[in-house]
Amino acid sequence: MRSLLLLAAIGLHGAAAEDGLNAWLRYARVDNAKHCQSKLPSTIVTLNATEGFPVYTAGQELSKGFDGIIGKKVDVDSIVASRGRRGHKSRDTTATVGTVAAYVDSNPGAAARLPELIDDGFHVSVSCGNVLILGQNERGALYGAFHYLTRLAQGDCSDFTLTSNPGAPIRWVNQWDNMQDGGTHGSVERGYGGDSIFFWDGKVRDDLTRAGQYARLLASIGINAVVVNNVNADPKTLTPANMDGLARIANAFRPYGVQLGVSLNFAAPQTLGGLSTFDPLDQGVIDWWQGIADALYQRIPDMVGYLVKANSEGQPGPMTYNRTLADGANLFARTLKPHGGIILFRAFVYDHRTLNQTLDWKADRANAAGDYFEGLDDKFDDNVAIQIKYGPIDFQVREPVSPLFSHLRKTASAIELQITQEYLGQQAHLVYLAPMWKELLDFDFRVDGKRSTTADIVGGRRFPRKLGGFAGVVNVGTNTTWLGSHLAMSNLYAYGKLAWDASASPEGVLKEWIKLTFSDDHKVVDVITKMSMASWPAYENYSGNLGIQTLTDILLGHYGPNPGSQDGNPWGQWTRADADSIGMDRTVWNGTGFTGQYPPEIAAMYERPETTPDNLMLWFHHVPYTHKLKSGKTVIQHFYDAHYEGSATAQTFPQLWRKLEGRRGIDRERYEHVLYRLVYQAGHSLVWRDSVNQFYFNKSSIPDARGRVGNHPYRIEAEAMSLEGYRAYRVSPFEAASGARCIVTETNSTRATASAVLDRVATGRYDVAVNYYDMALGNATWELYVGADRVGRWKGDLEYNLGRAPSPYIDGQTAARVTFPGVKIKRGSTLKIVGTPDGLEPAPVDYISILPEGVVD
Ligand code: GCW
Repeated sequence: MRSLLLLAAIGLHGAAAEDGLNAWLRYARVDNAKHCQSKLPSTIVTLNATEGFPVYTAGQELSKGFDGIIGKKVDVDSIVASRGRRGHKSRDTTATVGTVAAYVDSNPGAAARLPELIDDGFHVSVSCGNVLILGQNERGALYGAFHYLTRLAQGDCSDFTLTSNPGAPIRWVNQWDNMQDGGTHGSVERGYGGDSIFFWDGKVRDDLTRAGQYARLLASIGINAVVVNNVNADPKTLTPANMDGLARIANAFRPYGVQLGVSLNFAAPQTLGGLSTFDPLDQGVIDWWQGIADALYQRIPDMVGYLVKANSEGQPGPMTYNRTLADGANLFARTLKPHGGIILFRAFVYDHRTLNQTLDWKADRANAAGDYFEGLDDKFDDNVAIQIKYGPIDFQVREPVSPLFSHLRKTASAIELQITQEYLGQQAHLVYLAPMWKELLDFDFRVDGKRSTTADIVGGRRFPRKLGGFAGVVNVGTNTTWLGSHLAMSNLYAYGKLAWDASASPEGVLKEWIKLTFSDDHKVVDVITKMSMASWPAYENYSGNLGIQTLTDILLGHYGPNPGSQDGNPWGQWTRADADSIGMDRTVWNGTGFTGQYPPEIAAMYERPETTPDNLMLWFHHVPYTHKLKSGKTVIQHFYDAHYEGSATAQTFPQLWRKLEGRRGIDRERYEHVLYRLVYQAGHSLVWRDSVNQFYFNKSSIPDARGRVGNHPYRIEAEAMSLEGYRAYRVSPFEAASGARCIVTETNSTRATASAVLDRVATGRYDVAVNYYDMALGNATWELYVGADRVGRWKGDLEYNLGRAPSPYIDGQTAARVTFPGVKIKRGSTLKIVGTPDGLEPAPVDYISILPEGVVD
């Protein structure tokens, strides 16, 4: 009975509700399934398959995919290649899947006809119902199967032949998962999709179902390893019990050809091992680490290796003992060598304690990696790759590519990208990142005057090297959407696709993802493409433009606007904004000298404002607000305009999305989930716009040529209303509130009212927007009335619905907007907000906007 009711409910809504768990691997039935049925093979044959390994998995996926996508049940027959096929009638069509070696074993004559494959590469040929899927290794075979299924899932069942090799051998993801929840960073540092899927309460979880499901998603986009624990590593990860746990995670990954990697804490020999030192050259320390490597490989024979963050942000490292970073990296490399493992050693090395902005005009965090790695290029063992964040600072919305890529010629490197949107909206803002990554990967360093793109360097092509590639910080969590937002998953998909083939088009990859995740309904594809492609430029416009970085609160959650937090501290994300000028002078002639870290052609370009692209102007130069950009605008006017443009673009997202209601593949559950975030983003983009503009207006005293900044004719400031039980409150930073103040309830337990007579509003219909603050420490309730009519009621519950970092403050992080469209207002009626505080949330209100149709402010 219950299932009947459930079916009826699904029928009512058209598409079945989806929670996102299967992401782009839904295997949903395609429109032309009937037509495709005859094009599918009638048997699946796996060659030399062993349960728990990728070829076996490939067979299972094909069977499951055929059933789901096309509605055809096809069984898997596993055979040992050398014994040949058993009992198949000649008219049977077959999908054969296996490694090249297994195939050639049973078809010796085929060897000469097969294309050349490198590690993980695959070959697929589909012809008249016969399908041949070969991998250079087992993993490659699984990749081939996923490729074929992905085409079917987009409704393409035509014949094709494809040979595909990866552009780089290292295609890893990093998870910043903590063993223990709590502390400042919770279960997953900079994770916005719930708790760790691997660890809980200091141990590896008993139930690792999600780990297997994660590996399945990753394998389908060509990712071959996951470093499962935070780079700020807990030494206790290496207790025998936890190593047993890691082995269980590796077991969950193995069927998908995903290898496990571990982050290490450099001081573990001392803190966990009880030695008196962690000096990387001390024999006792070396032996201790060898013991660890042996113990791990005994449990996980196919472990991929290590990831190490050292001498950075308080983490221990070799420099503690005056040893070089190479001494540190090689220590691990040598213990891994006998087991075939590799180590990714991070270039994110800097001192966050002593950089001094006021005393030293030449101090610059951007210089750190180049400085620390200087002279080490030929010092690393051949199983070390240096993992370099794309920019010299820290995952900002716009940075030049780290010059370190061009310094390491003998040492392999990998580019570190961030799928989790730490500085880019924490999955509460739609920001499709592939266009940004593409620019970074296509950047040409002109090493020795020759074409030298980032992609060719990390792919080991520009300077021939056998290692190199990609590391993406993903930080999925237990939320069924993985990242906390359905739309954010396009970033994970695109990451895998670009790591495999850096020449892939961000828009092409996006469309593929949309078809797989939702449907190939043209409207669905068009709308999501339009929003996503506009999203990074929009976010850059309203968060931090001209290379000034994401002007977020760098001391707290890295989420909301707080331009003032960049300067005056040793973290080194400085803007050097004063009353007249702004930007970091990184020139050689007068600044920090950073431009000199680039090869000569690039150094010359960035050295002069005339040749520096506008979008990086303030990254490289300190200029007056009145400096004219190439666009013809002044810096300050560009700021104002960009913040208006960016937030205006964000206003279009919910409108666009609403057009998709009820379309094919847009089920109610995902429709609402996405809409909620886009509406929130539209509101929060205005918070960004006004905070940043107000901040620089205040600093520079230069008015907006278009008269918008500080001029809001439709707003009623809450502090100007008649207050009963509410009081005015000075917000810090001041720019996080319209008019620098908001209202809060006088006590934590009594209701309060703010009212105003609308005597200057003509009778008509208006969109009424309320800007309020939703803090993490309570669930206040607000009610909005016009006259006696209650227009709406809402709760301060964003912390349960958005995964963004929680904050207990009234600031740009917690500022939010709710809008009630088409409210009937009579001139002279009374507008009233009733706030009921809860916990430590005093029902704060910033302002109310009474907006004529088409106006947003
Ligand atoms: O961006 C910063 C983050 C830290 C992170 C660090 C790093 C894991 O704010 O949370 O620590 O970078 O990449 O090591």
